[in-house]
Amino acid sequence: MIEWIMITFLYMIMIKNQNKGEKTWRKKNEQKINNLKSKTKQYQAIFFPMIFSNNMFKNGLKVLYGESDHLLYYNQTVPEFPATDIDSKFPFQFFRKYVSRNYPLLIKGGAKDFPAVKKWNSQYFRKHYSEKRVTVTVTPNGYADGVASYEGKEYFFLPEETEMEFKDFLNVLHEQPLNYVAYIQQQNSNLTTHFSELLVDIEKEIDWASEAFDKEPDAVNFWMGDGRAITSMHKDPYENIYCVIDGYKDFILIPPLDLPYVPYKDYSVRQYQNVTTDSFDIAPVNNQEDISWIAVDPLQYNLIREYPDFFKKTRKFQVRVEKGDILYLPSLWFHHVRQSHECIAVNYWYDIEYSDPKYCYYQMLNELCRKSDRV
Ligand SMILES: O=C(O)CCC(=O)C(=O)O
Repeated sequence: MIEWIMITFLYMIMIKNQNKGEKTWRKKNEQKINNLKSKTKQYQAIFFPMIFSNNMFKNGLKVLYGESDHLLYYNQTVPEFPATDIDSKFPFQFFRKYVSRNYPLLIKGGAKDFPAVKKWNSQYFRKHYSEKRVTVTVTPNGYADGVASYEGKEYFFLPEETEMEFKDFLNVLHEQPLNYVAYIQQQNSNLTTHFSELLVDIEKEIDWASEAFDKEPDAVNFWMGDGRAITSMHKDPYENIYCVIDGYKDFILIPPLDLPYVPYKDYSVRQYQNVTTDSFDIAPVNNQEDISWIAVDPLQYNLIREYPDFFKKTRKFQVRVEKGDILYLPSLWFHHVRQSHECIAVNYWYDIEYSDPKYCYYQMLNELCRKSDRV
């Protein structure tokens, strides 16, 4: 940059002096001018292909966006399939129409016959599992893994994890303290490990899904929490079969194709501590590298000027998953999740098929976005 300013400056002086007919000045500075000229050529060699390839990237994106218009066939709503139509051919149809196209599907009533849907709620857990120790995440604002400001800077915050008896957790949900939000949301197959006694009411896998994916789930997670808890927008390398047992969940989904318009930033990581006391602490996390996370929440419309592409260009699908429904949330789709108070859910994570070209293609898009400074 400095060279550009210098070269312009020298040329200006040169023209001025040439006009005055002072040829000696030019002779004196010829070496300098030649050096700067060759520097300019070097910069051109670097920047012109960059500008050119950025245009190529933008044109490529136009094609990608146009070719994926089929995502609008359903007017950005998730198609529904009634559970009563599930038969022996369903795993094949499900795979052909949704999994292979990486397209979401709401299976209405898909879980309604699970004993869990008929039995589980706060009263039931209080009656049968009151003394059971549970791991609960607590945060001051409801965002368990998300970006928040602290002393004028943005960080990625991890929740505090704490153990308590199930009845105490249910009391916290009932009381909804003003200073913190509690959520059972460990994503380490906690249903099969920590809540295995609940497996009498719910299957360890969903048969039609295991048949379609041709594998068993990698993890089965149990979720229960406060209506103020929000899962910030992110994506997972899993095919997700998400079952709502009680209450409802509101998902905002964005297809992986829209990655170029989803802004990521690197954040230093902090963790909440002593959240359930009068004043919480914030601590750095040892040996934790910065985390790359989505910089904007789809509910922060006030940031539309800062992130116009995110708000205007990404194709957002909104879907409410009600008690007894199952959402197929395809791998790599961005999702943001809110819930009704004391909502209970179980989800089955099936590992993504890494040999699938979709995955390779997504990795390529990711790399192009990183290199091109996005769009
Ligand atoms: O239910 C939630 O709060 C989040 C669910 C989620 O992010 C997931 O299943 O991957």
